[in-house]
Amino acid sequence: MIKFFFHPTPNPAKVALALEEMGLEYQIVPVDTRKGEQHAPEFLKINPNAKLPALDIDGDVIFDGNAIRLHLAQLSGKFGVSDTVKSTDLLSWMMFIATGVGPYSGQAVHFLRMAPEDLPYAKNRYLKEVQRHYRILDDRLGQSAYLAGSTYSIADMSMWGWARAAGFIMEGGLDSYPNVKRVFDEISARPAAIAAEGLKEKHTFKQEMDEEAKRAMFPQNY
Ligand SMILES: N[C@@H](CCC(=O)N[C@@H](CS)C(=O)NCC(=O)O)C(=O)O
Repeated sequence: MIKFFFHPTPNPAKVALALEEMGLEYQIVPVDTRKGEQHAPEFLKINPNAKLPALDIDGDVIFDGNAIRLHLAQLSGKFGVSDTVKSTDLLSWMMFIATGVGPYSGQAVHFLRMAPEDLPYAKNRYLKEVQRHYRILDDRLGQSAYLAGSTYSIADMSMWGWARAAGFIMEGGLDSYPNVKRVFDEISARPAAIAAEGLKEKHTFKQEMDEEAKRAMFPQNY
């Protein structure tokens, strides 16, 4: 049985999509990051980085969404390397998202919406980097049906997670990136994506970004 340590935020959403697409059975273990549950000693044994997502697969623990998607693709034999998806392309685009789109999007949200001070330099730096990364994705998807080749793969699933939140970072969301939008809309209409989005309704998570939530999520400020 797969235990899926989950919070309804972009990185766990990509793993939810992969589990659903691959038809793997899983059980949700909610971890409420706004209540600080990611710092609990028992969760740190699962992910010492105190973040979601993580999985426990019959006692084997794996953390980090990118590691998880690569592992699940190997395990299921689905949505990974194939006749239509080269390993070099898959790894390049997965890592481009893992080290670029993901972290820059996270920092953009932080400085645009969460930081306790208004820091125009940081806001501009991260926003421009997010836009630069989306331009690269858009150019790629102008030349290739999907990121890693002619079929849908875990690289596209990686893109989907943060693309859901593009409008939270960039005015107009994906409007300036029509090729990204094409693939994003196609994935969002899939039953697996609808099921992944529906997970947030199945558990109650704290909504308020109050003092308790800020202490849990931005401990460096205290
Ligand atoms: N590289 C990690 C990043 C994970 C990550 O940043 N997760 C966020 C949710 S999207 C989180 O758990 N935040 C809670 C916190 O920072 O305290 C991955 O892809 O899994």
